[in-house]
Order: sequence, then C-alpha cells, then structure tokens
Amino acid sequence: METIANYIDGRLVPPLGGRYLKNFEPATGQIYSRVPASQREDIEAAVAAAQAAFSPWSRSTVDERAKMLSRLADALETRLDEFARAETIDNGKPLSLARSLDIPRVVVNLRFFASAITQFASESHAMGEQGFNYTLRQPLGAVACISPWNLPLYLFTWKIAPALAAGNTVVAKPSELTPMTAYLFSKLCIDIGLPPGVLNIVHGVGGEAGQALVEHPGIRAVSFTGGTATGEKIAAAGGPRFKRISLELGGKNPTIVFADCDRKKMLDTVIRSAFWNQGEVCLSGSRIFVERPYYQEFKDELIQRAQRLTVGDPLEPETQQGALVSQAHLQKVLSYIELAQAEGGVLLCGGEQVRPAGRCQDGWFVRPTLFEGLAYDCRTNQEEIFGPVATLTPFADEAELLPWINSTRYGLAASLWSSDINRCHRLARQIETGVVWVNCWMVRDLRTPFGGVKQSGVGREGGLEALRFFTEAKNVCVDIT
Ligand code: TXE
Repeated sequence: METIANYIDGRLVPPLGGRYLKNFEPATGQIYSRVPASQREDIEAAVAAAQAAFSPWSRSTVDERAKMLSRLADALETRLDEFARAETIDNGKPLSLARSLDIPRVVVNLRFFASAITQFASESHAMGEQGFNYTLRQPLGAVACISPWNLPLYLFTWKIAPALAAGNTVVAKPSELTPMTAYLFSKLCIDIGLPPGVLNIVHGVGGEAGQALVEHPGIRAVSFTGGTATGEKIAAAGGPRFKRISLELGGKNPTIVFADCDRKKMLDTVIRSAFWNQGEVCLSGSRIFVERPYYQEFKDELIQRAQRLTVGDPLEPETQQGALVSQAHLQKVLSYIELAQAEGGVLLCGGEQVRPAGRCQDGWFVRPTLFEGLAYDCRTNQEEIFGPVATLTPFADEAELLPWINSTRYGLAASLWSSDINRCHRLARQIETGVVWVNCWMVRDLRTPFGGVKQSGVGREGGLEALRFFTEAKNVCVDIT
C-alpha cells in the first residue's frame, strides 16, 4: 500500500505527528493508500519554507518563472496516462474523462499562466505637467491554495499556477479525499528542479490542516474552492486576520431550454451538464427548466439518454458514469433522492444505488436520476446535491421563469438555450450568476473572469483576475515639477 508524503522545502517528508488517514478507491470501496493527517506543526514547517523561498522566487524574472511552469507542463504531458489513471482510481471518475479533460487541462493551466504572466502589465496615470503615477503589481508572499476533490489536479493547478507565476510562494492543501495526483505532482516538481520551498504541499483533514493553514499569520492570501459551508469557515478565520480571500463555492445552476433552440446540440450538451463527472461539478446544470410546448418531447428524450449512460468500473473504456467520491457523499446523494420523493417529486429514471458485478460491487455508484413535479422553492431545487440528480420543470414564459431561476442562495452559472438572439441577451443580463453560457455549457476561455455571486463565492479566477488577486497594487506617484 502506497504511503503519501508531504512535500515541504523541496523534500518528501512524513507528517511530524506520524498520523495517517485511510485513502479509498471509490469504485471498489477499498482502502488503497495512506495520506498524512498533517497538523499545525506540519503547516508551520511548510509556511516557514515558503517564507524563506519568497525572496529569491519573487525576484526571479518573469521568464524564469514561466520556464518553470512550462517545464512542469512538459513533464506532465509525457506522463498523462499515469496521472489520468491515478486520478480515476483516487476520485472514481471515468478514465476516459480524466484522460480527455482533467489531466490535459492541468497541462493547459500551467502553460496558460506561464504565458499570461509574460503579458501581465500594470496601469499608469498621467497628471499632465505635474507628473505621473505608475502601479507596481508585487507578489504578496506566502499564500495558501486549498482545493476540492471533484476535479482534483485540475483545480489544484488552476490555483497554484497563477500564484507561482505572479511570484508568490505557495502552501497548498489538496482534498484529503483525493490526494494522489498532488502527491505525484510533488515528485514532478522535484524532477524538474523547482527551487525548494516555492511550492509546498501538505495533506490532511480540512478542519485540522486546512484550518491551521488559513489561520497562520504568515499566510497572506487564501484561494479556496469547495463547499459553501467550508467557505464560511475560511472567511470567518481569514477576515479578522485581514487576509485576501478568494472563494469559489457551490452552485445550483439552471439550464434553460426554449423550444426554438438547436435541439440536437442542446440535448447532447444537457445530458453532459446534468451528469458529467457524476454530477460532481460546481457548474452542473441540476435544475432544468423547459418551455412548456416542448416539455414532453424533451423529457422523453432526456430520460432515454440518461438510461443509456453506462455506469460501472471507471477504468473500463466504455464507462460514462463512475463512482461517487466517498461513502459519506453517496449517503448524502441518496438522502436527497429520498427527500425529492418526500417533497412530492416524480421519479423519472434512476433513483438508486448501483452495484456492478465484479471488482466494483462494493463501490459507491448511483444511477443517473431525473425528477419532475417539484416546486421551484423546495429543498431539492434549492440545495446543492453535487451528484447525478437533476430536476425538470416546465415554464410558460420569461416572466414566470426568471424568479424561479434566481430564487436560490447560489449564483454560479446558467446555461441558456434559444435561437432568439435578443431573448438570450435580455435574459443573460437578468440572470443572477457569475457565468452565463448561451447555447453551450462548460466552454472555457481561460482569459475570462470565472466565479459566482451570492453564496457561490467571492472574487473571480481566470486570466488577469487571478494575477491581480495574487499581487498587491502599489501606486508610485512622481512629481516632476
Ligand atoms: O468539501 P469541502 P466537502 C460542495 C458539495 C459537497 C459539499 C461538501 O455540495 O457535497 O461541498 O463537500 C478543505 N479550513 N462542494 O465537505 O469541505 C478540505 O480539506 C480550511 C462544492 O468534501 O469544502 C478540502 O481540501 N480548509 C465544490 C477543501 O476544503 C478546509 C467542490 C474542500 O472541501 C476546512 C467540493 C477548513 N475549516 C464540494 N474544511 C465546488 N465548488 O466545486 C475543509 N477544508
């Protein structure tokens, strides 16, 4: 059984307290490795290493930092299959997805910020004959990146890449449920010669290692992706310590289908937006609103497609739906399926745990599930389930639809389907989310601002927004009179 190590000051080290957590393979329900249960003293060591590395790293040239990130991307690209397999075993997602999306996106994240930092400019404000101002964008120091389990290395690198590119040093804590690819990544950092202390990776439980990291006085900023309840704790710990905080939290995203849309393209996409990655995506379209005249036809087609999705061993090439990340999460999703029925929902398909024959019989699988007949404001339609469960609701017109869409405490993303261009622009303005996709879903241009409103988060990631988050603006005012 593999024992995962922390990566501190350029070395792989055991947790100082010697405690470990069990790491499970979701597809089999079996323990397959051990993860450090790091504590405050491990965080102390990692922050000290990051602080010591800050001066040389922040003074290195933009080209030097870009080169390091590119080297990491190149090294990872040659080991794509190994990383994809490790991600699948650790998280439960289909290998086809880890191979085509997760790990290629890691390479893109690293390359994108290697390039973006070379284009990162700052402002200048002229004051006529009196002089001028210019803005320096300086790195903050040691920063924390805390990432979740649903897109493990993808979201991990989405945070560390801009932080490092901007000249900060990092203490990162991956989710304790999916630590493996971050561990493999730490070996890659050693292989390519990343200077010690620039990136430190500490594994452990959120409430222990994560909380100690957020509270540490040496940490200047915290970039977090995870659940809204955890986001609240991070804001509560970081706020009074005046840390800069970016929070990417949950979602309860509407998919809005008008009868005049391109139906083939829409159906191909909606089936993915509802069930892709087992619905464990903050952007997943879990509330599907359909214009009434098209409702019955849409419903019949979506049910058929959902029933055709193959659920099973994520390592098998034909599998489309893998396992949920943990037993606790499986129980959470099943409890929402019960709740939906108690709230009067009509089960259209799925609604049950699956026990595939063979090596995955004890894994944590749920069949893609659709409900109809639920009020827009019931708990099933208001709370984030984060599993393969979506609801269908017919609507009459925009006036009826809008309050329903905007009724949740979340506001991350929406996907809007219609060929009426004016309607699309009109609704895009009125939907209360940080991202609106028109006639698409999950199309990502990494230069765009990414994040949510209301309880979906604070701040924006992506492109210049991320580089601005990880730098401090200093105005230098020059009087030339
Ligand atoms: O995630 P947590 P959980 C949602 C989804 C899911 C729910 C709970 O609805 O069912 O959140 O998931 C670290 N201080 N999302 O509890 O706890 C933790 O170790 C510092 C949406 O598994 O938010 C991990 O590294 N860190 C989401 C990270 O936070 C703490 C993705 C995320 O875990 C901490 C995941 C603390 N006090 C879940 N407590 C999205 N937005 O994509 C935990 N952590």
